[in-house]
Amino acid sequence: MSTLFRVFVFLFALGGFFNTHAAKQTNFLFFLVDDMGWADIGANGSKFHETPNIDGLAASGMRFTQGYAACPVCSPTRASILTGRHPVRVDITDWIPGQSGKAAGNPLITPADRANLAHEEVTLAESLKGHGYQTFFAGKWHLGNKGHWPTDQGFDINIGGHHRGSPPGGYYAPWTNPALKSKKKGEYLTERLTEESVKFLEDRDASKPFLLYLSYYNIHTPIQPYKKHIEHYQAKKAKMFKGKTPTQPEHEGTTRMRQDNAALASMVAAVDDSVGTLLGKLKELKLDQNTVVIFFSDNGGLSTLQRGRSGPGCNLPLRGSKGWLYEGGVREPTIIRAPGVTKAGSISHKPMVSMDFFPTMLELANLPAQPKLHADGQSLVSQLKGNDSGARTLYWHYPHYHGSAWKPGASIRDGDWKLIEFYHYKNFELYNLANDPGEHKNLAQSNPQKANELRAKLAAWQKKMNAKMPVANPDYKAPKPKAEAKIKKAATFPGKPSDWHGFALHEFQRNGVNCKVVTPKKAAAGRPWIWRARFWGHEPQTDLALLAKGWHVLYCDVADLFGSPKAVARWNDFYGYLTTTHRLAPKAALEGMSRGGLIIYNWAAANPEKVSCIYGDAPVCVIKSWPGQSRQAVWKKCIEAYGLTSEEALRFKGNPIDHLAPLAKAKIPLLHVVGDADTAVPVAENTAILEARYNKLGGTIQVIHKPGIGHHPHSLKDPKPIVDFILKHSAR
Ligand SMILES: [Ca+2]
Repeated sequence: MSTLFRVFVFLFALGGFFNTHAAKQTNFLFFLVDDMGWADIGANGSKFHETPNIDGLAASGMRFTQGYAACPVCSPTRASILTGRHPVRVDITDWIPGQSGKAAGNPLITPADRANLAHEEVTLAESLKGHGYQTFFAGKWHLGNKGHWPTDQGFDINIGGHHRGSPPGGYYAPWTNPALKSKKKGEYLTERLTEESVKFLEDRDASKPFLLYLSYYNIHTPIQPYKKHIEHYQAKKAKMFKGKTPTQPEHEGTTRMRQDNAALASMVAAVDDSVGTLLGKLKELKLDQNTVVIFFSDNGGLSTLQRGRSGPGCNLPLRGSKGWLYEGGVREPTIIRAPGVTKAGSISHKPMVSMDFFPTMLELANLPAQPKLHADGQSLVSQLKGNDSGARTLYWHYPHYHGSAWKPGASIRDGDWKLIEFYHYKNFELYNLANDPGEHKNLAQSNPQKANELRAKLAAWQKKMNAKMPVANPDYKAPKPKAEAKIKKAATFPGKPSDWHGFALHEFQRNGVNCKVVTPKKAAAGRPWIWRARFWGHEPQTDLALLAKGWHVLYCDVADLFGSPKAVARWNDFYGYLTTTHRLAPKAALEGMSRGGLIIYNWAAANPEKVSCIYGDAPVCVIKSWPGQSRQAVWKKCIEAYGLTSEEALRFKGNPIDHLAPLAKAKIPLLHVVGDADTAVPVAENTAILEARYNKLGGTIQVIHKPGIGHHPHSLKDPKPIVDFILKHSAR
């Protein structure tokens, strides 16, 4: 062999050696943040939080706008990342220990699930370790007690991972973490986890590839400011915002409506500092070109809590919180930088989910897929290369109660459609995320066909997966309305009172909506009230008779909303306010004249347990009957409120006559007063249909006919029969 040829052979062999070696050397740095919501990073639009290092990672890799956690709480999502299996499949559907399997005074008993990740599950760490990887874990584990720690699931090293979900003893030393001793007083936990991760990178066996899994305790409660950055955010908050943080009701919870928490922002900044340090170290050690970096969180930000408190975070423009199946609970900041695969600054809009990381990482490491293991994940490599085509259906199953006021439910996302089933409330909501990412417009009533399709698809998936469902609690007793003596002092209504037929009228705005309250001279026991839907002050004889009996008369403006879901949501908020702040009775009597019929019936159908009885006066029971197409301007407003086309409105199946079943089930008595010669709201097209259907359902309805009378006058000259009906049923 000539010398030159020998050199060629040597170089060829060397090149081959390095190429194969390099191909085997794909390392992984996985950043998993705790409770960080989609909106918490600058790259996703945050103006208050500053995350230059995380944003820089996004700018050098791919950002996913629709990256999802498999569950809105910690442990299930963590299990799904490590196994590539849906939380239902690994039987961890609640945070550990959570409230699974307990009745706890609720109407549903939720299914019991595992309190740890089973040893039989093969984790990402075990799989990579089998291929010669060094595996390092630091931070929050939350997948089981001693015997089920990271070192029992394929990690060589565990720094601080144990059974609990929040840092024991807080973020500052002396802490009491059973898997990590502090070095000095005042040491900050996240800095220490970063330091240990850097040490691993420096001291590791350089001949082997690695998985570094840095699982932050930030930004989970307790919310303790990061001293290094807190002053900056306090000053920024003072400059950016004025007044109290706005909140809004979410079902039975309260949601923070502004991202303005300086302490939380400082905790986000601690994560960003750490990400910066580790990315810098990768570069310094010349590992950045063969290390895939992943950034993700396990559930949405905690923005919603119970009993009038709201959470520390805010997920706007997304709705809901950690614990909830609205987008705010499950959509996560998601970034993957895969050198040689992802284009710098690329964005993917196709949904992905936490089970996808396992198969994706195997493919990026040129390792064979193990579909029997990561059974619910899909490799994202094609997506990482810029291909967003192909359909994806995602499922969530969260049949547990949660401290964020969430009640048992499940959901499905199919294309742009998303449906949420509420087992506790026995109802469901449908959204189109393409034009309503904030999930404001529930289309369940206007598009029953799509809702039924998705409900069936979700149920079929649950059946296939053997998903455990909540069951009715036979010992549940609905709370009795509180007796007058037990009622804490009710707040005074806002607004300077004026005289209204000899009673005090308070007029005020709530969330920009005009509201009115007339208070009785002395409230009757139990603080009963009548809710007047429309046409304030018109034919007030019933209201006046009830005021004299100690009733409150309430009004919350829903004009031009025609009883649409928007109107129902507005009333839900007002109801919550009246029954908590003002301690009014938990059940209201509803009074609806003419088109007021739409709101009283639609609200009652959504809240049957909150209604004592319904009095309809020439009420509209079908939208196509009235305002009708003869009055174009009104008709246009009406169909707009529902988001229907004129044609859809004619076929609409969300009218008062269409959802009487929950009212009959709740045994709500109905009274209608109608003029037999009414041509505006003809009896035959409205009350007669409702009466026949309600009777068929076993409900009780009484109709007072006024022969020869048209749409006006409403009510009765002597309202005694109406008043007697309302008084008789008020104690139900
Ligand atoms: Ca969490």
